[in-house]
Amino acid sequence: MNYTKFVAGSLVAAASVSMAADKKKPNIVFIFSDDHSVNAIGAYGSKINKTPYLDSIANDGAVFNRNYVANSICAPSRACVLTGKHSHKNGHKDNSATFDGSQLTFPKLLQKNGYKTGIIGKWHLRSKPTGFDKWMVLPDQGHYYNPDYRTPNGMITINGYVTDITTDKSIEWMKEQKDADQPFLMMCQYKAPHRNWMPHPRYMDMYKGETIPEPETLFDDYSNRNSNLLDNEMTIDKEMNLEYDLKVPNPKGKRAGGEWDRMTNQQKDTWVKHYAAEDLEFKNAKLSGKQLVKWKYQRYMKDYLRTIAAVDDNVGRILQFLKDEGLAENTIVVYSSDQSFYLGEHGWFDKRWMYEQSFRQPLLMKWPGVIKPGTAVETMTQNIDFAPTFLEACGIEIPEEIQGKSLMPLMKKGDKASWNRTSLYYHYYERGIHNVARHHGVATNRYKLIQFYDSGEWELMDRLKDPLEMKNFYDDPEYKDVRAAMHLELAKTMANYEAVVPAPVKPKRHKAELNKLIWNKPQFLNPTSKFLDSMVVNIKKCAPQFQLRYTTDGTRVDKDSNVYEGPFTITKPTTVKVAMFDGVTKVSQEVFKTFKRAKIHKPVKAKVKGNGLQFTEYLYDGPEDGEWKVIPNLDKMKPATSKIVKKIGFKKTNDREKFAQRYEGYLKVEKTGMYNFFLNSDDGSRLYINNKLIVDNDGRHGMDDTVVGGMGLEKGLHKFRLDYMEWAYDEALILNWSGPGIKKQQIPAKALKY
Ligand code: SGN
Ligand code: CA
Repeated sequence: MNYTKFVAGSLVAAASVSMAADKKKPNIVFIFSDDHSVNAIGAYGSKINKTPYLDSIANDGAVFNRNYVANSICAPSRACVLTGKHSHKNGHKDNSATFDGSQLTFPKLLQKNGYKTGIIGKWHLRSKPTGFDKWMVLPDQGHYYNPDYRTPNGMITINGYVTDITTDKSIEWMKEQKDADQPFLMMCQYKAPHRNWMPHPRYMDMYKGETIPEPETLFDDYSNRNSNLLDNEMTIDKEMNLEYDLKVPNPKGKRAGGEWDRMTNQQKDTWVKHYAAEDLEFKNAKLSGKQLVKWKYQRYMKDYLRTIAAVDDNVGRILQFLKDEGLAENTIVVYSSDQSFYLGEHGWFDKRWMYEQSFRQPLLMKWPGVIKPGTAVETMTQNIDFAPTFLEACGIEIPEEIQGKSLMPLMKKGDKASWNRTSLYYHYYERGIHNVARHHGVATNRYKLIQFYDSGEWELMDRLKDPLEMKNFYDDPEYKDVRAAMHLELAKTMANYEAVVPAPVKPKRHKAELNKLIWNKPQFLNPTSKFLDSMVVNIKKCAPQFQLRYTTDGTRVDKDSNVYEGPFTITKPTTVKVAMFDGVTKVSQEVFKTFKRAKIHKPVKAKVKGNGLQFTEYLYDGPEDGEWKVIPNLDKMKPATSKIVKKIGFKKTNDREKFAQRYEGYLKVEKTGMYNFFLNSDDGSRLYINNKLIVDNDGRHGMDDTVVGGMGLEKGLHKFRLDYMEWAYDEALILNWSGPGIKKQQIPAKALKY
């Protein structure tokens, strides 16, 4: 007998025995969506939509009626779920953080204890997922149409609708696990119903002609509460955008912002058809004031709920898959979302505040044979409790450092006295987009005490007396005792979780100022960075309360760098770095531009026949479902038209589609010097001089930006070629130049030769 073989064989046998035992452990399917309000789930009593498949999880198991988040924002909530800890402990306080993937997470512990683990869909934690055998995640926020996914082997793009694809891939992976020896954890994480609420065409007629009931507080005036509410930038009225959020076409027929550019023509056409009648009605109605808010609310809600319809039917597919494969009995199915969302309450969309609509978090869970069907949990629970619950369910010891508590006692026998937590701690840290003030607080069954530590304000809410949270009782003498008790409760929970109040940031910035701080960065006004002898560096002035400081020696800009007083001249290659300052504090990112000396290109020798260029046009000749995303290889195409033209380009028309053009010949330059070319087109264009790509404006886009390139040219003839392609909707091509003694203008016929 071969001794070595025998040992190896017995080891395998031993391993598979313990694996087989593990197989009895339950699988976990964790379905996590993004921004799904409890108020848009049937099981929570939705008045505005139906979610039969989600409700079936509650019916077969439990609905947690008082489940909350620790920090109502996407990435931090996800970090709380993974670690079972508050934000200050897992280090992920706001959306701009990068998740420390080396820390303890429940998927890692499951993996260590014999589970196969997979995550597919939204991740949003920046760092590479750790603790997963399989990962395939949306980069950052992800996209609704034809989404990209990050994988260990790089980025892939899949055509279709993100909710459907995420489900397909999750089911595919679970199928692979079905006959394996190990139980599995599948985290299927949807982008929907996140902003900008892009529905699948199959649901675009849902709610058509219907009126979605409005919340009572749609026209909140924010009186009687903390002053930060007035600075908040998430109102349907002001911040909800018609084109991007509500898909009202802009003059160019574009809608939904960058998402539009990802869609195929066929997808765009379906959209146009579905929205067209309503859009026209809206245009003619010329709404304003409250009527406009009401209209916006309807369009917002319908699109939001349409994206949820696809979430619900995909959850249905997962449940059916589990049934069909005989996995349902031994699988825990959980549905949750990173937090709830404002559906017009207080006039808002988005989340972040410790008020009910964003503090709450949906949680539905079924586990056949363990959770009694129809269980309703009324105890206050939190997203930091998810991790310990899953650990206990899988028979894994809960590490000391986890701050949450397993929900198992609540599920098994209903509310239990053993569950002795009397309040929840909350902390929101991100003062960024939507301008919500930092705050923290404590919530008991009835009251909430909230501290806005930057503005120094306190709020005391009474959910029983004031369920809509429209009044602050903090200074009400009748609440003197409640107030004292809540202060004590806050101190207790903070001590328990080792939480601290950050130092206040003062003076408090006002909305306009804060906007500048976040969005404004210095901007160079020089069209190009190439120069011959000297160059005047020109930087856009900033708001008068700030200063621009800059360096020209490549070093970082700091409070001691030169103040920018106006344009200055450089005579040698230079990198200029610039940043915005508020006194000694840097309030923008640093921006730089490297100015380089241009080479003077020698002219070519050629015999020319006359003024103008050789113009050739090509028509799209690809397959019906094909498309041009960039200018095709024109050398390989058959010309449809060919002639001499005296001018380049044309102004906007709107009647043709799918063609390409080439202008070819020579550029005649009268004076040696630096020439700049300004190219704007809808869709892509590219300019070559002496066979060098000088301006690259390729891709499918509108006339949003002029792209500029420069080149030093010696007096004489230079080879010239301009390629252009048009794919859909508007079409236009404009090329201007400037040079020694030539102000920015169209290139005249006498400078073009063929
Ligand atoms: C984007 C959204 C915001 C949203 C944040 C955070 N704007 O910036 O409205 O609050 O994400 O959302 S959008 O124009 O890009 O849609 S989160 O879910 O990632 O926390
Ligand atoms: Ca979210």
